[in-house]
Amino acid sequence: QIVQHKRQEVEDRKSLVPVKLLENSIYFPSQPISLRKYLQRPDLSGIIAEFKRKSPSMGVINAYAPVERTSIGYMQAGASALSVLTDTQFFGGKSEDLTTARKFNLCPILRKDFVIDEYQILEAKSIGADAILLIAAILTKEEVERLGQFAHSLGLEVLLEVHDRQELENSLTPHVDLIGVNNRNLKDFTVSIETSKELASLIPNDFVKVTESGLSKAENLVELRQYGFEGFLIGEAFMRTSRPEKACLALV
Ligand code: IGP
Repeated sequence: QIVQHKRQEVEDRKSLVPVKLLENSIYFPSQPISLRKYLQRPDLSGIIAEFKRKSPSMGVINAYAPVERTSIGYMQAGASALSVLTDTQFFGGKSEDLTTARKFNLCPILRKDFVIDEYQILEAKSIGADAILLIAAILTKEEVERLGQFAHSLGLEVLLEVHDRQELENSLTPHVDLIGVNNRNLKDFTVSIETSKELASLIPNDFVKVTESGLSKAENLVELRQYGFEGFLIGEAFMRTSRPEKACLALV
């Protein structure tokens, strides 16, 4: 349903905002900040702190947290990078949220959305993102390669999200920089960090390993680090509190 909606949305935006306009953005010539490198820095926590207002599985998570204070707070608390949901319909985000986070922070920023078209990658660059997410479950291997290559041509890094062994093996390509194992089952929304543990050894070493979803305790991070994970994508555990940045500080 999300992908179907996204296709229509992208077509509508293409006719509203021409590519030329995206390419005139002040962020277009800028040099992206490497998510890969930041996650590998031994002096940082590896946490990718997410700004997420609502989700299909949780409903409204936090309707009030402002992007400025939250994003600055996340970074001051010791996060390594930011993830900003830009999908409006299902996650309550918008492109401006990412641009706001960009204005106030010098760190890698991941555009979290359902990318199915090159246009969205140009958009990601034009709003100030450093990296994009590609979701194996909604793309063919050819699409992952094509979209990954296009992102690289703009200097953006690519985080490929997988849920199981088949998705992982089917979409390994050099046009991807980081592999994210999503602990959330997309069919029933249950979360289990066992998914990350099971897939860890199957991820070749040239990719930075990221574990996504359902992380809320310091023990989760300590344990998953032993499996080689260097990135920890965390949204809900922070956002469901009234001061997400303080919840982040407690986990660093
Ligand atoms: C964060 P959580 O359980 O900490 O809120 O999860 C992140 O992994 C999750 O928001 C996510 C996501 C996605 C959202 C992972 N992959 C793809 C939208 C689209």
